[in-house]
Amino acid sequence: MTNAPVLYAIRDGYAEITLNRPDSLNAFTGEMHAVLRESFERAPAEGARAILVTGAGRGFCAGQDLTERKIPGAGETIDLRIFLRERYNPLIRRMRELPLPIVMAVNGVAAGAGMGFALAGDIVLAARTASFIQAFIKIGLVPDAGSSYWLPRLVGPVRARALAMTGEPLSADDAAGWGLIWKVLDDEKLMPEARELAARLAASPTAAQGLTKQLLNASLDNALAAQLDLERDTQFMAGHTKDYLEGVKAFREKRRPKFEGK
Ligand code: LHQ
Repeated sequence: MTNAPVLYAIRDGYAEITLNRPDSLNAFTGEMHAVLRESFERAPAEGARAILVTGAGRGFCAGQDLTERKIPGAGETIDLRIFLRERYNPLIRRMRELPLPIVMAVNGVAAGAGMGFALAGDIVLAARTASFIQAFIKIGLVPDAGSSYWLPRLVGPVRARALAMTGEPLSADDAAGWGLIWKVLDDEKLMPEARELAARLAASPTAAQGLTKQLLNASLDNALAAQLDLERDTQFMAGHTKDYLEGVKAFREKRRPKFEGK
């Protein structure tokens, strides 16, 4: 395996992105952010129709690399806004705006910004031994990388507060039971199932997937009337795709559709 902090490969129509700093449980560095950002640009440009993200080794991502910067001396402070402005916020926004399905295969611990990153995917699968930790409070920080947005919406304010204020680990089984993630799989089944899912999504009607993502993103903040209008407008767009015509034609001809992603 190479020393690159992020591995990238095209397989079966999707891009597989692997965080690759296993010795630090794939903690984020500036270099890693740069390559990750490039990978999320490269995938659609190279024709990938879905993305799969996982981590090398026993961890998924331990959040910000806490050894990347020297510890400030007495009287010195660090402006952490720079990390969010230049690294985490653009990454999370890019993932939510990307009009392709993103599968997260959480193979081990997802802590701090690593947990926010995991939750920014569209379909989150986890290995049974994985765990999710809002580690921020343990080092005197607040939730970031979207955690404070996702948690109350996904698990409700009561559980969100307890996770963020205690920093206690949440098991993969509880995360699935609480509706934070889609499925838990036995460790050895995680990657085969995640790859099968990513390949299936890559062969699906990609334009409609992008519009579905747009619709469900907006739903978290919209009132019913605005959401109904958005459904009308996105359905209009979906109705003009080749894949819609193919889907209906295949149904009538009693055969499997062959979607081109257009
Ligand atoms: C690590 C890390 C790590 C470096 C494990 N860095 N090496 C922050 C700051 C700035 C701006 C923006 O936003 C943020 C957001 C954040 O993400 S803050 C939260 C940062 N993350 C953490 O606080 C988590 C720190 N890690 C842990 O608490 C534990 O490592 C967990 C619970 C994740 C896993 O525990 P274990 O399974 O017991 O593994 P370990 O602690 O033994 O770690 C294995 C190695 O990975 C170890 O290195 P070593 O050389 O001793 O084998 C750790 O030092 C290294 N590592 N996390 N974030």
